[in-house]
Amino acid sequence: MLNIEVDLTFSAESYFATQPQPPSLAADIQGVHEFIQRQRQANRCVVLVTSGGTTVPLELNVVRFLDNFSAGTRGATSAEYFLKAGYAVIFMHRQFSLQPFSRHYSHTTNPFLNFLEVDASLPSSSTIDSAYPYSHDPAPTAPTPQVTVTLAERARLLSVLRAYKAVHEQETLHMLSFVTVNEYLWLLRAVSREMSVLGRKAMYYLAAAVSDFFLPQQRLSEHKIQSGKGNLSIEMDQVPKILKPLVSEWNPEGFIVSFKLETDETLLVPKAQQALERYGHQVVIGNDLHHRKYRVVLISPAAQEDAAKQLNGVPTSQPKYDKFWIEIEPNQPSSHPKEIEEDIINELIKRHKAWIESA
Ligand code: 9Z3
Repeated sequence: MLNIEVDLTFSAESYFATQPQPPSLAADIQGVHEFIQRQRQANRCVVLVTSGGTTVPLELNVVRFLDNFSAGTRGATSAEYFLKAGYAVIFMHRQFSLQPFSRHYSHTTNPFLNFLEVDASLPSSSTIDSAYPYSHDPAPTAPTPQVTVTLAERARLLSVLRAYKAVHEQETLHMLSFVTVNEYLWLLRAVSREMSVLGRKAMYYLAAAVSDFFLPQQRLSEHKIQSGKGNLSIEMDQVPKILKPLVSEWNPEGFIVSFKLETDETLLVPKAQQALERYGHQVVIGNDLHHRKYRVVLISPAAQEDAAKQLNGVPTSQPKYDKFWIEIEPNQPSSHPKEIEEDIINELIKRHKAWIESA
């Protein structure tokens, strides 16, 4: 009897050979290319921050798709701290997810209209009046009410605004967006190839929540899947393990930080170690869904002397991997909350610097 085993796992190579390239890829990458050239001239480190969830369409004319919970908080917050530390940031995010700076005034958690008030005591400014689309009043003769920021919010808004304007002036932030996991994979490959010219000055901070499964284009139904035929069963393929070619081919010199998300906290460390062992990159950040804003663990290869001892067969009690927990107090004051990303980024930048110096 002939027994044939079919491996349903896509390698990265077979994935890109069979799945369609997004139409906007070439234009997107031209923008990335120019951005990287400018940052090289300015001698800056560049970090690629990926952020937000990826969708998996179930139809070619998409009505339904699989998605995940990520709002992009980790990515958007981290990007701000990288910028503050002088890094140039390529912010590759899920369309409409949180973005650096504007995240402080997200329409769901902190609508900016709540911080505006009408102040009738100030003299009018024609720009604001004429820009107001709902005004049918004739040109005012008496002082017209003006829009101001509430006193309580002014200091915070000013600091966000200053940081935002400075980044615009220095042109250190480049935005790219994706929706589907396919767009994410194509962009990641193309951006990291562009970034390889930066050598060790390139950092990757892969915080996007990437689907593990997808439906190949060849198996997608063209039109909306019809109901009325009972249950719906869909068999999905595994998304290729993209860290493998990123580490070994696309940018072997880059400093690569990936994230591992679990809901069972006891799996965090072993799964993060497994990822590091498998791909051989620099850091895996383990976070569990419910505590991710207050506690993370950085797993990295053990210090070189311990690794060398192990390689030479010298018995050592040292573990193969270093564990570094970062924790903050869960109940932060709402007026000036401490963000765990500040400590994560400080630690990573220290390590990235050492990585560059050890070249
Ligand atoms: C993360 O673990 C991110 O920290 C979060 C951030 C998605 C939890 P939010 O957007 O959440 O702030 O709400 N990203 C997970 C990245 C990922 O998908 N990792 C894969 C995995 O866990 C391996 S590369 O298997």
